[in-house]
Parts: sequence; C-alpha cells; structure tokens
Amino acid sequence: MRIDVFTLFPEAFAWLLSQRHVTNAIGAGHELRCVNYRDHTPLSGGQVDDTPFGGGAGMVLRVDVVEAALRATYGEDPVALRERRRVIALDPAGQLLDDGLVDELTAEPALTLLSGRYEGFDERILEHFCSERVSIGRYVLAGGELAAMVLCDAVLRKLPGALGDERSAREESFSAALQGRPEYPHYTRPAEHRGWRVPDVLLSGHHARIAEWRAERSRARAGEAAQSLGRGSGAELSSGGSLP
Ligand code: 6GU
Repeated sequence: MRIDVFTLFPEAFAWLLSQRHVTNAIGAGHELRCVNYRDHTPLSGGQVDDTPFGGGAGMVLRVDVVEAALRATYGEDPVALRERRRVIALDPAGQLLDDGLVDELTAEPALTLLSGRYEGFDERILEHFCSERVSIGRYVLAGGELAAMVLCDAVLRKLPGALGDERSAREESFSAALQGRPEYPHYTRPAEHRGWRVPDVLLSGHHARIAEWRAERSRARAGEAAQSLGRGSGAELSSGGSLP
C-alpha cells in the first residue's frame, strides 16, 4: 500500500508517522508520503489559495495549484490519474468513513488523499481530479489534515504486520467477526478494584463460555448504541451511519 497525502501542513503528520503501527507498516514495505501543495505552486510567493468568486468568507484551494502538485508527483494528467487510482478529497460533506469503507481502501494498492484548508476546494478539483469525497463525520473541522490522519490511521492499522497481534484488528468493533457490532468489554488486573469485580466468567478459563459471554455483551452494546441514536436493532451501526 502506498498512501500519498497532499496537504499545506505536512509537518502535522509527524506524530502519525511516529506511531508504532505506522512504523511497523512502513517497515513491512508500505509507504506514507506527504506532498506540500506549496512546493509545486506555479504562482508567485507560494500562493495556493484565493478568495471565492461571488464573494464570501475564507479562502479556496486553487485548481491550478492542485493540478501542478498532482502532475509533478505522478507525471500525468490528473484527469487520467483518477481512472487508475483512488483520489480521495477529504470533505465534510463526503461519504462517511466506516469500517466497511476502511476495509475497501485497505485492499487498494495505492491511495491519494487531498486535504483542503480554509473554505475548502475549488469545485473543479472535486469534479475532475477526485474519484470520491470522504468525511469522518457530520461536523466541520478547520482543515482536512485531521480527517486524512484518521483515514490513514484506520487503514494502516489493518495492514498485515501493523499491529503486534493480528487478532487485534480481526475481532474488534464493527468488524465482520462481530457482525458489525461494537466490541465486547475488556478487563485486566487487578481482578477487583474498590469492590468493582471483573465478571467471574472471564476468570474461569472456560473458553466456550467466555466466547458466549463476549458475543452476548457485543449484542447488548449494539442495542444500547442503537437506542442512543434513537432507532432500531443496532445492525445499521455497521452499514454506514447515513442519517435519515
Ligand atoms: Cl474530511 N474535512 C473537514 N474539514 N471537516 C470534516 C471532515 C473532513 N470530516 C468531518 N469533518
């Protein structure tokens, strides 16, 4: 997997690049690169954005600047690039990121992420250079960098070898192994703290009963989560979270 993140703030990704699952993934041959739009702008003074036509607040990332950065990186017309590679704009109004989409992206050989800043992208970037728009939730962040990092984190930790123990990514919240439901509760030592006891079944060493208890707790949590969203069975938690 190779992920290229286009951003005005590549230094923001230093923390992500220092994380164990990311260094593990990179050690296993995967790549995470940042490209600064500003390094490729054809405009003077490092200009990358401009005021919106028609007036209004904020600044808009320019289409010519994004084209130059994509061309310099891939050596081809970005209109052709998106036909053979997923080029994802981080956009609060995009498709909501969930475990299913993360799995789909993890299976790709390469991803390109475009972060916007200020008021976002010139619409022609989205229309002509991107294969899709992805959002991490229905709220607005000041820029796409945190959203890009969320996506990278979620994808990279699923790559073989990224986590110390492969089981961590298999049987976790929203995974197929748990039928899309939230994960069961975990406990560790001490077995009792201020009178709060770990459920006896977990101390029993009885693997079948433990598995049954975990499945039951996972189902119960799906029900609670569904109720807090004010709707049905909890199964829809796994299916994209699109709101009515
Ligand atoms: Cl992808 N970008 C921004 N700027 N805000 C967001 C988002 C993305 N997803 C949720 N909020």
